Amino acid sequence: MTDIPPPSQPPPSQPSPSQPSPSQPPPTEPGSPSRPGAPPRPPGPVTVSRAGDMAWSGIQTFAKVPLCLTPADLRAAGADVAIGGAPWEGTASGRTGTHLGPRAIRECDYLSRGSWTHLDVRVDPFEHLVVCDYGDAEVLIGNTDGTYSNIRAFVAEMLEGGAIPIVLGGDHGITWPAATAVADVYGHGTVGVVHFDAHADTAPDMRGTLAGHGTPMRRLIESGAVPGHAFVQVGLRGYWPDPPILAWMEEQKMRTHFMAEIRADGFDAVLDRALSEALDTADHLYISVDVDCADPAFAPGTGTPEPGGLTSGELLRAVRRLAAEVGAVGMDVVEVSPPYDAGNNITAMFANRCVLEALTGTAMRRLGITQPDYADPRSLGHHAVPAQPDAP
Ligand SMILES: [Mn+2]
Repeated sequence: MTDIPPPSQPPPSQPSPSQPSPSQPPPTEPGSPSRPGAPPRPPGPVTVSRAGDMAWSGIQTFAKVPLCLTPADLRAAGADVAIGGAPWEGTASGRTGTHLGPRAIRECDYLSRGSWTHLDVRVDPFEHLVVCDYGDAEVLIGNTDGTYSNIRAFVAEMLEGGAIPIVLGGDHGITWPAATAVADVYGHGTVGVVHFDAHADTAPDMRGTLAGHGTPMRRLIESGAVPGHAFVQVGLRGYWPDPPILAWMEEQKMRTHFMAEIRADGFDAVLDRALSEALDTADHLYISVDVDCADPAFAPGTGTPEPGGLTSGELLRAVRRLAAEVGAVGMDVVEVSPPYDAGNNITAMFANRCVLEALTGTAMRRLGITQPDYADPRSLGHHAVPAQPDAP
């Protein structure tokens, strides 16, 4: 989006009641790589590709964009968007393997360079945005609180660098620290979330533990980071949550769009509702995409697949429309589990394209292309392009 301001305030330095501070402070030396012993370098983006690299060769950043390791790097790059991983699976209740998600999302691409013009809208996001890969947050095996704190600090760094953070999960538990970091900067209570998922993720706890991949939306609401009425959920189905949790969600005034509503009214009608609700009570939009919102036919490699969902095409267009028509200040794409991805990366590719749709929509917004469901006439069939007069 065009109107992202630099962070208005630094993240709080004191621990909140719900989340401790990072176990280690973020690196503060400008431009210094985080690995001890690395030689000093001036701050700025680091290109880690050779000109001849294919998508599957060389060092894999997202779409071969330059690497940044510190907020100073991002600022020196003039980064509009930073893409970083949260490779954490420690709070998953079903299939594991989501710690391998960020790497798979980066590696699955088949385009290495040249034009990235989106054929629906004829916009190349990399022509209009400076996009950097920010690497991955440090996970601490077996230490949920420490890892969540690191993720919160990691996302805070991307914001401190002036970039819109796009976080690659990881199980959905990472949305609690990631969205909290965004709210830390923009103001608790001012951020709304559009949440695509088969599941509500509003459990009060997971067998007594507050952190979990079924609890992040509950935590965000109860902490005050995101008000319940600022949540817009799309795609819920299946057999969870149970009636007491559904009642709690209604008490919080969450706007939840179930698959039943989508089936009755059509996805476009429900998406229009979600677009209109996204900022009707909030000032800033955070998008959270659980790939299991798509039907397992489109996203089999995930932690808790639920049959009967949306198509990948429907969700990709939804992400683009939100980024273009509403504008997002942060996003995550979560629950890609490569070991269950059937050997063909179908789910990782879907997540990769979710990120590209967000980038494309953000570039569209910067260009002023914000009309509803925009598509370039040249891509709508020959009937949509006025006939050219014959040459004399
Ligand atoms: Mn889910």
